[in-house]
Amino acid sequence: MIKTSLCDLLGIEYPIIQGGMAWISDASLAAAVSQAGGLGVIAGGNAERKYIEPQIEAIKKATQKPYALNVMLLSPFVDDIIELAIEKKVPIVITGAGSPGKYIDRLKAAGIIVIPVVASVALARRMESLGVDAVIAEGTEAGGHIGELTTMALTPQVIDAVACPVITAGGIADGRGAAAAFMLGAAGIQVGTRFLVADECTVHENYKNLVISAKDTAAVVTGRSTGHPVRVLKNKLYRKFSELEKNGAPAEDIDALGSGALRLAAVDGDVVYGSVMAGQVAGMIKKCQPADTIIKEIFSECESVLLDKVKLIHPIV
Ligand code: TUI
Repeated sequence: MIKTSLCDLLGIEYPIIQGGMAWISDASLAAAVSQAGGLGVIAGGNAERKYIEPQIEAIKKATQKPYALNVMLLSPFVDDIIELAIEKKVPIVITGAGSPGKYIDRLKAAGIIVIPVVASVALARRMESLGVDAVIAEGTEAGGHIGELTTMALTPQVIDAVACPVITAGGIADGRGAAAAFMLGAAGIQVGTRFLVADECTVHENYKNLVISAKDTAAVVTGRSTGHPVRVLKNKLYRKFSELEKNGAPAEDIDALGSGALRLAAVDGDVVYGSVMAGQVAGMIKKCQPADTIIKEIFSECESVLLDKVKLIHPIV
């Protein structure tokens, strides 16, 4: 059994966090992950309070175990969602897509564990000095809104820079990736894309099918030219993006193409003109499974590869 400081900090059995996926990870997936011993995460995305509040009520009914709310800092409703987290006594808040600096004091004063996603050493250091409990170092292999550095390069640099626990994210879908993360010194892993195809995930089945049929090169990046890089699976929307970016269209026109597109794919199932965000690991995900099986498989494979490799490197006689 693999235990780390993250298990003690969060009160979980396996050091794994389910990535918060806007319009995808609702109370159904998050409750299944938490119930299975990981940390389930409800994604706020850019949804309004009236959509998120019932999700919090639903997870409280479904499980006694810890869970988190992911607050997407580019959301126009971010202030409302922070307020909601405090009001509802959400135990853990994970932030993404920006700096949560101005909210940290209030969240901490409410007794909430705060874990920002960072994509650079500078932000990790700044967050630590503001008193966060841990950071998630997310590499560019991840799906959705991403930074520049790879997981392999970012993780050890963040670990060297801060004293708090570092969770690593981006490019991890199985026990081999988990073992690599622990070898880099991570206190835990965050996995998004593999949980997207969990049986309990309510995302539209067209979305799941596109992930399952994706090959290694299917996950590509839009929006580099506008400063809002987002990793998606190739489709007609991606080709439209590429054309606009190649022709030097105004940033507003390019960003406008993405607005509402994630909901269109995830909720309505339009995976041709919608935004199908997924990580580079999509190519290695081949089947839907219960969240509980995903977690058990990742950690049993992780243990066996770690034992295997140790024997290879340090043969005992
Ligand atoms: O947040 C994510 N991934 C996401 S959020 C999302 S929903 C969305 N909707 C509309 C437009 C854009 C996104 C889909 N995917 N991941 C966490 C993450 N945060 N990755 C990278 C970062 C990050 C990047 C730069 C965090 C902070 C940062 O710099 C902030 C600063 O001020 O230095």
